[in-house]
Amino acid sequence: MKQPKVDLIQPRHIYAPPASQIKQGHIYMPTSLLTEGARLLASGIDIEMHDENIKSRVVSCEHVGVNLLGSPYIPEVIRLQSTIDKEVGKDVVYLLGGQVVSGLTRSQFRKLFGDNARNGNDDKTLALSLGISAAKLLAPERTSLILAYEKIPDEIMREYLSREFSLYVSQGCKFACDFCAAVRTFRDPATGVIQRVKEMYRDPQIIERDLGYLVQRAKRLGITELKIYMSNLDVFQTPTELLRFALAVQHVKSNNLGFIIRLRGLATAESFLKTRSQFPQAIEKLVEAGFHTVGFGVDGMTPHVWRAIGKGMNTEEKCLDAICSCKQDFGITPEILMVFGHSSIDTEETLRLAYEFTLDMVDNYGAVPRPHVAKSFIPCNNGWTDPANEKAVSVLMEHPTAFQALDFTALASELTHPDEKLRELVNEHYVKICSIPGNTTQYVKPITPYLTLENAEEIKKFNEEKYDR
Ligand code: B12
Ligand code: SF4
Repeated sequence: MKQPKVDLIQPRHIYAPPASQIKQGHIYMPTSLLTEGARLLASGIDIEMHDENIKSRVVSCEHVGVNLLGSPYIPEVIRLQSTIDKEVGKDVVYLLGGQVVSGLTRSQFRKLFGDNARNGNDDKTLALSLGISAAKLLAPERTSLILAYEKIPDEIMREYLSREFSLYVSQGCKFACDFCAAVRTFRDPATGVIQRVKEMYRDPQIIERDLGYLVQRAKRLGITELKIYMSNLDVFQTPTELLRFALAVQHVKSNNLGFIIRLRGLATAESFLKTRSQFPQAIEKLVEAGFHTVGFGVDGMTPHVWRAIGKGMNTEEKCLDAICSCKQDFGITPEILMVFGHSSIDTEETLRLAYEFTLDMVDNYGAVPRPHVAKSFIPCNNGWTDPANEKAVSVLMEHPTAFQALDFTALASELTHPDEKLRELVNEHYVKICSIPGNTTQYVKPITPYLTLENAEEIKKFNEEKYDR
């Protein structure tokens, strides 16, 4: 039997100008899609890569795989499906992947994406759709991406490698913050059952080989530096593995003298401080490998707020110590990742404290502000299945364009923050942090079902090209 071929699509960024303007979208190497592409290629299935931020696609296969980068992409992917259906004029099977897909129930998934869509995150479903045995699919952490990188033509690879891109280093986080939609320890609010997650590294030999390939390819394309965003959710969580990763990067550098590799990532203050006291060589070697910036998840202020959002490991002292020490002891620039404005939890006082803390860190340690507005229900986070949010979730299911309002860079809206007073205060403090010199977040406006068509169009225009990093 002939093996199916799959068109793999990275949709145009939701804030990209319309494709008709012939302007490029947000160019960013689609690592998640490439990982899946490499797994399919290794299992014997051919793929064709498309990035709508660069070029519009022509679908020729019966199977179309799409990566959803978070819930704001849901409306974009629904639109993409309807365009492809019209273009192709026959039934296409959609394999939809990206973590947000795993947070939807079967019926929510079907209601949003229709009967021809399958959950691509699930290997059994993926294999069944493609008529292969699931055993043929390598585990993601044992997959080299080189087969998929080879599918990218030089002119597109040059675009990717001359900008920051994500390197798949590890996945998963042992903590369990309520607002977080990443792969993490999870306590089902309905059943109380806890599913523990341990950070899972990729095989360091595979990472070294993949990075070596990217450096060689960059050199061939006249590029002298790679800017890498590590996929880790908490860089210092598993220091022994981190050290192996740092040594692998150093090895690639020593084989390519003069080539620059710059790394950044996200972390908790807790893991940084633990690693500093128990295994400091992991931090030192990582810095030697090129690590220059870390985004600390401060995510609110005061013990009450941290406890209420399941982030009880944070204290002001720990955040201060980690931010000060990374700068002064290791020369790493701290970013203040402030996911705040937690609905029904924050108050005027706690919002003000979060703003003042950010300001102090900027003044005292040259920190970079990165504010975000917490959205308490997102597919995959605790709030999504909390009965208290049932009504809001049903509004989203009826009006999928409103998934954009769950973007963490979007201002609080009636949908996500029903209390008017708190909503105004959240937005006031969020915009205030955004206006601190050096801030890197560009806030966007939410699209809710309560807007007129005209207002929604104005907002789309306002949001154009305001990409989150
Ligand atoms: C790099 C990155 C980005 C980059 C770009 C990524 C890109 N184009 O590839 C940038 C900086 C642009 C970015 C932006 C955002 N991001 Co981001 N990002 C990441 C990060 C750090 C690494 C991604 C990665 O390489 N992962 C490694 C791959 C291998 O894992 P994976 O993505 O889970 O993919 C696997 C499966 O999901 C599946 N799969 C994925 N795609 C597909 C496609 C097909 C066809 C199939 C079959 C399977 C499949 O197979 C893969 C292999 O197992 C992750 C954190 C993380 N650890 O994943 C966050 C993460 C994915 N981002 C997230 C979010 C929310 C966003 C934003 C929406 C933030 C926001 N503003 O609200 C924005 C998007 C902008 C917007 N307005 O919509 C969340 C998603 C949570 C969720 N459950 O939906 C994550 C998990 C971060 C977090 N802590 O919560 N991001
Ligand atoms: S917010 Fe950060 S620390 Fe908390 S569970 Fe998510 S990734 Fe882990």
